[in-house]
Amino acid sequence: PFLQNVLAHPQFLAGAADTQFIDENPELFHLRPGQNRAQKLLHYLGHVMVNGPSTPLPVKAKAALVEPNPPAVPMGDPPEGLRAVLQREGPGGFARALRRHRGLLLTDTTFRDAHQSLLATRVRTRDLARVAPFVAHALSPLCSMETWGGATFDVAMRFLHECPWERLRELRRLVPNIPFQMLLRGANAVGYTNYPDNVVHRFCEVAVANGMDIFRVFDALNYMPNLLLGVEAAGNAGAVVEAALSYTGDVANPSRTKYSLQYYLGLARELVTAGTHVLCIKDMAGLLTPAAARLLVGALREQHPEVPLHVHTHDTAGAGVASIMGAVVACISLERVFEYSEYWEAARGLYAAFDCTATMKSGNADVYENEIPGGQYTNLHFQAHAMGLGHKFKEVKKAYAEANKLLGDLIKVTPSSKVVGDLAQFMVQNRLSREEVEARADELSFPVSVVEFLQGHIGVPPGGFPEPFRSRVLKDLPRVEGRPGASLPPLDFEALGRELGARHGAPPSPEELLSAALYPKVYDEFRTFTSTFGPVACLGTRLFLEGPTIAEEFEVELERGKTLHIKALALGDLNAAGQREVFFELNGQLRSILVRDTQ
Ligand code: 3PY
Ligand code: ZN
Repeated sequence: PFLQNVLAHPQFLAGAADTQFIDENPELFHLRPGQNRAQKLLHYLGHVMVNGPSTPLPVKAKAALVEPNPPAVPMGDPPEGLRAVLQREGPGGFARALRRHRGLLLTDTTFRDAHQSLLATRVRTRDLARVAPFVAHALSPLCSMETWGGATFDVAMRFLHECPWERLRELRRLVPNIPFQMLLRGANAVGYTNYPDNVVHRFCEVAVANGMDIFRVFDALNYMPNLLLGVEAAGNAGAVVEAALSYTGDVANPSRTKYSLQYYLGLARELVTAGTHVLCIKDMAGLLTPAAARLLVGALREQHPEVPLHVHTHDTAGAGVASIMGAVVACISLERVFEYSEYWEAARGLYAAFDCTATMKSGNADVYENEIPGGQYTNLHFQAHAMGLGHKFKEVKKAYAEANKLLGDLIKVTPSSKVVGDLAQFMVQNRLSREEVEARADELSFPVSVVEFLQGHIGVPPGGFPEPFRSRVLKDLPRVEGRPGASLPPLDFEALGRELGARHGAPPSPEELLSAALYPKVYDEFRTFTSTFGPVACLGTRLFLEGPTIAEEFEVELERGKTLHIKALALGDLNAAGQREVFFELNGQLRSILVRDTQ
């Protein structure tokens, strides 16, 4: 490519290339990247310029104009962290080291749960990777970084058009010292439904091979057979198992008897017996009040003195900040935390259109009534908007509490939270009260997720299914008995591999195979999208979301040393075929792209 640049240079063509030629023309080193990728990206940008965002934006807020610069990082390897202990001593030794540790240890959830809750899971690998080396250096005493799992897997492919496995590998490369943690939805892996057992097992193995260390395993109904499957899959893959009690209700309130202290202690006993290395209180909605925390942590500590306890909470009601700050002082330099916050404060501006603060201006204690998990809060709002119910979000939240009662007071976390959310939206849309839904249960056409839940597709809720509601909805529809995965035939990975190979022209990697097994349709669309529009993950986040403005000039680094210089020049008029020509300058050359105008 260098030679091509020389041969094409006007000075060279004019026979005026002397000994200074190379020194005086640094652009000769701007090696032409694969035209294919560049052309595809122009197509992408042209599409966004003509038709608007490829990823629907829930609100109109504009992305920040400036990309934040991550704080400086010293040269050399980051300091040794707890990952070295895990690698030396294995999961059991790691758990013992945690338990021996005096004082608090912290998990940073910024890379997964925080943006799942605050920015609808939309933070792109690029913005994570830019600050990852800083975390490795400045926050090396962290117990773990939550980097993966939950909704990130699906959203990466579906909305960000990037590969979740590549994200994991890239972050692992940048942060070799801090243990990585992911959220595994038990028998639902990183999906919304139970998968065959062999899919969950294979998923955990490949996640470990790509650098995952700790699996927080939960089940949306605390359904023990599902939980145990996840514990076994993560354990067999050689990872640290952190089995979670999904927390709902209020153990400090004697009138909330369904999810009592005894209930959680019973679950914990089973999980410890099953061999979990760490026990987690997963307070996904931020319902654990200080009094409840004292009670539950105290009782668990007494019942399982040897097991490390991990409290995971959310600040939806605004009650958690003081204790978190206290904990931060305990093990990490506040100065470094401020620098980290500064980066994210600015980076957050890039995602203004997904920011929960667009609607949620402050903490909201209504979560104690509706119990919506943090990861669903923004998502539900987004969905309400998409269905034209945006202005009715308050009503949706009220209906959520009613839907929960209709379904028998569930633990609400993915996917049981989706069941409750779908029913709530259905009630608002059809203006149905809880009493009306109950009275007309046998004639209403309920959302599929509600019917499938009642059929037993995601497991059995504590206390069983709500009757007579269940029987009246299902009538003679089939019911799943026991653990759903137990009656699903194993997935034939070889056949799937052959099918994908035939469709895409090359045999899939183990990672691609799993993406397709977990999300067949999303994966297919992801493949089609990236083969049409190229590596959109390389674009800055504002450009990715909104496209460039006319006359804007910018650079896109395709890979180290391969940079595209692009200028958006003009948008043409609509032609007879309903297309517009979009003009760009690409590395100094005029390019135009024809885009169908679908507006
Ligand atoms: C998820 O399952 O994605 C969650 O964040 C649950 O809290
Ligand atoms: Zn959470």
